[in-house]
Amino acid sequence: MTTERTFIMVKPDGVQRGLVGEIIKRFETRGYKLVACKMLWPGEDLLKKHYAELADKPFFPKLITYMRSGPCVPMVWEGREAVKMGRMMLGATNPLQSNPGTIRGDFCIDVGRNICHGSDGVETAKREIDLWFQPNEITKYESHSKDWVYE
Ligand code: DAT
Ligand code: MG
Repeated sequence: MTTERTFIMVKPDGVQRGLVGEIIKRFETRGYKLVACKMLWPGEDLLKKHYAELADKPFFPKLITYMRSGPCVPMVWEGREAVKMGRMMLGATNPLQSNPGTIRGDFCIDVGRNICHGSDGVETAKREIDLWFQPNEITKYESHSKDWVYE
């Protein structure tokens, strides 16, 4: 039971479809703490680094084109088991396999339009946070709800 940080990002389709607030709301109401958030239109270099481990996949060029198609909203969320719970809240990579109640299971259909990203492990989260944020963009503060969320 550790306090972790995870990297969650609303992808261009999530932004265009007006789902930024909905995605933020789910993490906020669950009890996670938002410590960094911005909007940016990512370039090819950043996206190729972000998805480096998928470079050999046949869908890689389409993935980069999709991710470059508009602004994204990268965020850092903090809290107990944030990485694992973030993945659970997002749902399966392919929305057709995402359970209803998850973000992907409630708001999308195609794997190539799956509206949000979430880190798949603690080390990945660290790498992704460093890639998308400068250290001074990550805030440190105590949530007033802390003792009402955690025992
Ligand atoms: P996740 O985003 O759940 O971590 P991933 O890291 O395996 O999944 O893949 C990154 C993104 O690439 C995923 O969100 C959508 C796309 N993708 C993955 N598998 C795909 C496939 N078989 N066909 C098309 N796009 C795919
Ligand atoms: Mg992934």
